Amino acid sequence: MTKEEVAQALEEIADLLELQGENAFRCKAYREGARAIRGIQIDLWEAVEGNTLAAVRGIGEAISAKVATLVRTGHLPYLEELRKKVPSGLLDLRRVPGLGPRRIKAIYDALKIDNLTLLRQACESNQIAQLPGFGAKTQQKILEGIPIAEQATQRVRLDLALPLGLALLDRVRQLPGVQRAELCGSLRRRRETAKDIDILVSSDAPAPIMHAFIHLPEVVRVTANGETKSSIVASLLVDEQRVTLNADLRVVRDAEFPFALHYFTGSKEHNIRMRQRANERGWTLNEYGLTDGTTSISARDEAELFAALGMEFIPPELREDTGEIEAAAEKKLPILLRPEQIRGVFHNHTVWSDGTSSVLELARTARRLGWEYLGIGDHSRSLTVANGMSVEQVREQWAEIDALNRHWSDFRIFKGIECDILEDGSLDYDDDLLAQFDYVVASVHSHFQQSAEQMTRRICRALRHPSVTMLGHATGRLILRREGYKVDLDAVLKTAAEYGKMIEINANPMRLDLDWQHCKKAKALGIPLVINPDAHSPGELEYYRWGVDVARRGWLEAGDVFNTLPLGEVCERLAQCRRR
Ligand code: DGT
Ligand code: CA
Ligand code: ZN
Repeated sequence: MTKEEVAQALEEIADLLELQGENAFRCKAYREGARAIRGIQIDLWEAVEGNTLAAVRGIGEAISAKVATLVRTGHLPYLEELRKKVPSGLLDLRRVPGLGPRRIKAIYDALKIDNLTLLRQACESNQIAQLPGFGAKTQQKILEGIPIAEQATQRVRLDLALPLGLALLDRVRQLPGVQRAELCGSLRRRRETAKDIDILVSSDAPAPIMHAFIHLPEVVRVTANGETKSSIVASLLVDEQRVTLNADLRVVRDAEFPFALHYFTGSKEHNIRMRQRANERGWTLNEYGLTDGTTSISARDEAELFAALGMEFIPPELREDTGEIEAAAEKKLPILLRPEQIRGVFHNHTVWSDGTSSVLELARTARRLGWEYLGIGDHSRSLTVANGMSVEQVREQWAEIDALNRHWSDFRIFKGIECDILEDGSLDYDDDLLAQFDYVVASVHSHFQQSAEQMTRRICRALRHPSVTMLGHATGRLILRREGYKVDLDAVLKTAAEYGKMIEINANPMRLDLDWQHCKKAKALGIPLVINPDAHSPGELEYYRWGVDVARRGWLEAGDVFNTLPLGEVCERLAQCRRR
């Protein structure tokens, strides 16, 4: 068992104890134990064998004994007993934002509610509001949180689902008898979240492949085991987070592969339109092939399938029936952005605010990625929770960046800032200081509860400020965790277009706003988009790839994305922005 798995088990104990109404100190002890386990430097196995765990701060006798059992045997009877005592649906209720264990217990004790469906009914019939200590406002908040909880029990973020999908694909590709194998479905289309993993294989001998698939090490449960389709529940640690998803494997003959690949890639809406297009020509398109009733039209790959229908190849990211069918028929599809066309990024944090590394460390990683420039955009002074920079610190950071820039002739660090948009739309430093940055990313980090009118006015006011270069994370959403703030994005885009401002695609896979639908709208308005990783450590610079996926889904070409420009042009454009 890894440290992370042990820590998660301790956290689950804390959750379950809380749901049982156990006293707060005991629950807290388990949470602290989890923190301590994550933090210990020595090998967990050695600590258990050497009996040194109980001496670690935050781990007492009771917890160290449980950790020892977990590490030695891989399971813990105490936890299994607890799980039996607490209705499993109560853990789902924990996913409702703002609904803590004490409230869940109160609701359960009073109304015997142990799942999300019953909770929704109780809110809608006004029963929750009448419980002591709840009220109409709390009830409303719970009701609004239920859809998020439902999603979270079903869907998984792309950055977590894709590594599991690719791990399974990799294993499948190595099985004897496999001719071709690909991921399909939402993962291949790079949707922000996935419900499950769809894998397609071509082979003449499906049976041994099926057998091997349901016995892969990632499999935790087999839910269907057929001759050409099997379903499993697979699980993997991704960046220390446990990811569990359903995965389907389908096996077809190699001649059917392009048709099945197209069908199972979807989207459903795209498929329906494609089938219509085939029908208009008197043909039938399905997952097995394309026929005119008597003879079947062969295709070696998807490109030939599209060509048979008089179309260009449609990249999977575009297959959402938002105009790609028409564009492909007119041979007017965009030439989508590729990751290697990115030459630098603009919104990154260092130890000057809440990042983990120095400017130099970030710059070294940026150079290793082959970039020509790196923008530093630490937090501004109002954001005290993220250690926002005082005016003096800003000047010190500038001196540091100037010194670093003297080392390189082929690389440039830009002096930027992620400047808070204050409650009324004003900015976080005076105009004189703002004008001296190379660029300014303006972002909302507070007063999320404003009305749509207020928020829209606030953001548009910031965009009109002459020193603002680009808008950061446009809606503040956290995928599957928090809806974005209420804002009229179309009005924001209009203002950005009018004042010549750029808009960021925040490439942090938990955010991914501007979303792909609005990217498309921004492009139509001629607004330059900027892919920013919002990195808080050197490793997170790699997030830019998730932003490229969003850009591709938003039909963006290299020319639509500011940070594909070479260094010289970026310098010129930023200087132009400042002169305006
Ligand atoms: P997901 O799983 O919700 O993240 O999204 P998808 O797109 O992966 O959906 P999924 O897994 O239900 O199905 C995979 C693909 O199979 C889907 O994109 C298109 C195709 N498909 C599934 N059901 C239907 C259907 O009823 N009609 C058509 N035309 N295609 C379907
Ligand atoms: Ca799927
Ligand atoms: Zn940031």
